[in-house]
Amino acid sequence: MDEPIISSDTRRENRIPPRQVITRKWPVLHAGEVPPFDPAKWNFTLFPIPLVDKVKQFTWEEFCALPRVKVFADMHCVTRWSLLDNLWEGVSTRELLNHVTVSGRAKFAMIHCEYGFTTNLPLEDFFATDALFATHHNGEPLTPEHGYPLRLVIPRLYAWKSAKWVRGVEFMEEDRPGFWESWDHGGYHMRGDPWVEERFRPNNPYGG
Ligand SMILES: Nc1nc2c(c(=O)[nH]1)N[C@H]1C(S)=C(S)[C@@H](COP(=O)(O)O)O[C@H]1N2
Ligand SMILES: [Mo]
Repeated sequence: MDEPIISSDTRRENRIPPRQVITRKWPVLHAGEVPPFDPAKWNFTLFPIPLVDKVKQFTWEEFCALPRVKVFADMHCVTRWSLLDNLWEGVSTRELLNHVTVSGRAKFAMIHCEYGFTTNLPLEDFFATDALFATHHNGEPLTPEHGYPLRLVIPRLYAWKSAKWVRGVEFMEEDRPGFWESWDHGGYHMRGDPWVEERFRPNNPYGG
């Protein structure tokens, strides 16, 4: 494997986004239960825009055979903790482009996870050079509570976009809210750039 990809945020003079606090221990944060993993039943599905492109599905074995990358990056949770100096290993989101044709009409991605968790983000952020589907963190396989067997990592957005237990990606022409982005679960931001504190969607009816 080549040298790690360095997330550009780790090269900033000030690596801590506004109103974040450094944590040394890695917190565990998610809604609901930690799902079980059965490699014989697991699959990973790409849903391009309906009726335009073809659906593509990977088994666990097929996904594990994809070329791998390492990414050095920081992690910022909207609840204000930041965990610096993470070395992630897995499959670059860009690798998917070698397996599916994503229509130019696609502008957003919806990430689909176990138990129906979803999160949405712009396609440029999804295909950022430092974005990956991670299986390992600091040289160790992910633990179940941190997303084993597979999690998305989008280092330059708040960490709720870094979906754990990921099972598929839907490519969309129009944006729509995922789990935390919906008004029912807090109305978190559709993009979530920590440097400009995109914590909540504008006009949050709960006053966020
Ligand atoms: N499937 C799933 N992934 C999720 C979440 C969740 O609720 N469900 N929470 C997100 C949030 S809010 C954060 S801060 C990170 C935390 O990752 P960690 O538990 O590995 O620190 O996971 C994200 N991924
Ligand atoms: Mo979070």
